[in-house]
Amino acid sequence: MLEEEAENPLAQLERIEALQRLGLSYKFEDDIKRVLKIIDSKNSCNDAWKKNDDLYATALEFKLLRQHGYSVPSEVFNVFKDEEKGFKACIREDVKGMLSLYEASFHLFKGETILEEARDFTTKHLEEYMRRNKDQRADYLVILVDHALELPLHWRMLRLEARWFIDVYGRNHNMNPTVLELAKLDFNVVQSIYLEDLKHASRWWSDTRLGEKLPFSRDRLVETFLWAVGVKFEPEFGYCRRMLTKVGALITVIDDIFDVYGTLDELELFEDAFKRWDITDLDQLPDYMKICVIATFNAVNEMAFDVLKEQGYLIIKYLKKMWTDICKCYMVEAKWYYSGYTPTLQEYIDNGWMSITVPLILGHLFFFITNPITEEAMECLVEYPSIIRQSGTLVRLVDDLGTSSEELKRGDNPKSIQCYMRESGVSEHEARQHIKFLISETWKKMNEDRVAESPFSQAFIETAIDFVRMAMLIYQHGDGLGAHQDRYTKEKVLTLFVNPIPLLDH
Ligand code: 0FV
Ligand code: MN
Ligand code: MN
Ligand code: MN
Ligand code: MN
Repeated sequence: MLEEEAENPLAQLERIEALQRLGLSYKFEDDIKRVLKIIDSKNSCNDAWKKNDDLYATALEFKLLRQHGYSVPSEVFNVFKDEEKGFKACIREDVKGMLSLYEASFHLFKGETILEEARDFTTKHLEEYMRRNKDQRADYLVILVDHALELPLHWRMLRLEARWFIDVYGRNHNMNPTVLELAKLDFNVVQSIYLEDLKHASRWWSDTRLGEKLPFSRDRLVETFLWAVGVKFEPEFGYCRRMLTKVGALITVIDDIFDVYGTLDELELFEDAFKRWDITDLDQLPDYMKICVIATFNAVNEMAFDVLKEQGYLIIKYLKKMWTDICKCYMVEAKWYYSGYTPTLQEYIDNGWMSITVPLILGHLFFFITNPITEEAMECLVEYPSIIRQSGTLVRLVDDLGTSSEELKRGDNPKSIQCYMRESGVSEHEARQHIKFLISETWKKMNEDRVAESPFSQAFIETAIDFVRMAMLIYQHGDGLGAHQDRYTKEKVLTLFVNPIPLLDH
């Protein structure tokens, strides 16, 4: 179909958009890449081809190109503005165009004020449109606008979006029934693969007996697996999801030891055990730490052994460095807590982008999805390049918005909100607004890192972004990964792993 539509670039773009939203684009990656490459090269050599006056098409193309790593200039939107007065009033009538511009605007880089204006302008007028159409809940465009205003597509977890869109796509009068049927079938097939992964990870988890031996800690294996699916959803990456679930479950326990349970003296020993990575020298640790440390060494050493077998690289020193680095940051926070110290917001973030586990988890993930591994990429990885830092900063800030109230009650170090309140004497509400502002600023940097030169594959870079999307989802209604089971998270688990899509309508 993409080939047949070669004469009609807009139809191609719409086809790609639909495939992406339905969760099918991973099957057609090469075709999609080829089409976008042609569209991008036509852009740079043939101005006349541009459909300057069509807001919908311009914004859709802009969004898809940025999504796929092209740094298209935001000046393509200049024609929709009057010199002084901002976006042209007539655009308000073009709801489809405004929606497309709204979604595109979230792909902005730092300093692209036109896209900031676009986001504010479209948000305002789309909200107005929703007020006028609040009784039209069955209308395709109304449904899309409502969903977009809740959270832009760029910030959404792909798999859950696919499940949602499969139900909505049928209302589009342009819809293709064959594509829709493929999407439903594929969703169910992929779901059954997730269940196999989950079975494997669950069995490992109960074998470790960590849930039972460390009852003070979170026992959230399924939620951790949900996270792993959010970061790497394609069916063929089962090994990656299983290993990420292990790393996630272990670091959740370790985080609780540092934050909630361990005394400062114990924590010093604990940190030291990771620094030494020596299984023969753990006698001085309390029993609950012994079992946790050995479970971690076993799991991580085994992952390293798999990479050695597959690719011939000895990566244990890199993995050990990442575990040592995060323990060091956990220790900094524990010391802040025990000394009653509140750091400045900057001081807090300089430590917090690492203590949120993103660098550790992405650091492992890199080895599961990269083949061949290069020395250059490995060296760069363990120095934590910008894309990893931005991802960590975002997940940290989003996590703090969702978890800090509870954390403070149970006794934890001050989080970003409290640091900022202390530093600038503002209210909690104002501090939260400030953190939200920092989140949108950090997104801009990540958008730029996404298209910058790097030794990493596009697939790896996407996982850094998907991590943030996952955090936004988990913490949308408070702590979705807390000590108590969260009902929103449970709903997502049922949707993605348990309930298949019914295939017979009649
Ligand atoms: C956050 O918990 C959290 F979910 C952690 C540490 C585990 C990460 C796991 C996965 C990515 C599955 P919490 O809010 O206690 O973290 P902080 O850093 O605030 O103590
Ligand atoms: Mn914690
Ligand atoms: Mn912590
Ligand atoms: Mn803490
Ligand atoms: Mn937290």
